[in-house]
Amino acid sequence: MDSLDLDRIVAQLLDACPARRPAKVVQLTEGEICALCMRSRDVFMDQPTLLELECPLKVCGDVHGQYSDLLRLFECGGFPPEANYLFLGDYVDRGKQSLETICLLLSYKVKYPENSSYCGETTSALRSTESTGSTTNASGATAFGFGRHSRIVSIAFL
Ligand SMILES: [Mn+2]
Repeated sequence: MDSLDLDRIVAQLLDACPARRPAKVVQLTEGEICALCMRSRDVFMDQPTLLELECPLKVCGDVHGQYSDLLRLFECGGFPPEANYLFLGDYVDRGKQSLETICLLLSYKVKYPENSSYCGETTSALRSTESTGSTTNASGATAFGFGRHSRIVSIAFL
C-alpha cells in the first residue's frame, strides 16, 4: 500500500479530461484503486465525524459521475489545495465516469485531507451500485466498475 503513487494517479486522472478528443481512458490498476480506497479510508477514520470547516469554502454536490463537470468545478474554483471544497454527496451513478470521479476525489482527500471534505451518500450510492450489480443496470453500475474492473474493486469501495 505504501507504493501508492498518488501524484501519478492524479496526473493520469487529470490527463483524462473528457473534453479532449480523443478522450483518454484512465488506466488505473485494480491494485491502485483498492490501495486508494484503503488509504482514503484511513484518512476519513482519522477525522472527526463532525467537521469544523473554515471559510472560504466552495460547496458542491451531485456530481453523479459527470467527470467533466467535476474538472470544470476545479478549473473555475481552483484545484486542491488552492481552494477548500465541501462535497455534499451523490458522487457516482448516472454519469459515465463514476470511477474517475470518485478516484480523483479520494486522491485529493488523501493528498490534502484538510482541503477536501466529503459528506453523505457515497456509501449508499455505492451500495446501490453493488446491490443492483448487473452490468446492464441503467443507473451507473456499468460505468462504476463492473464493466472495467473486477468485482473486487467494487467491493473495495464499500
Ligand atoms: Mn443527486
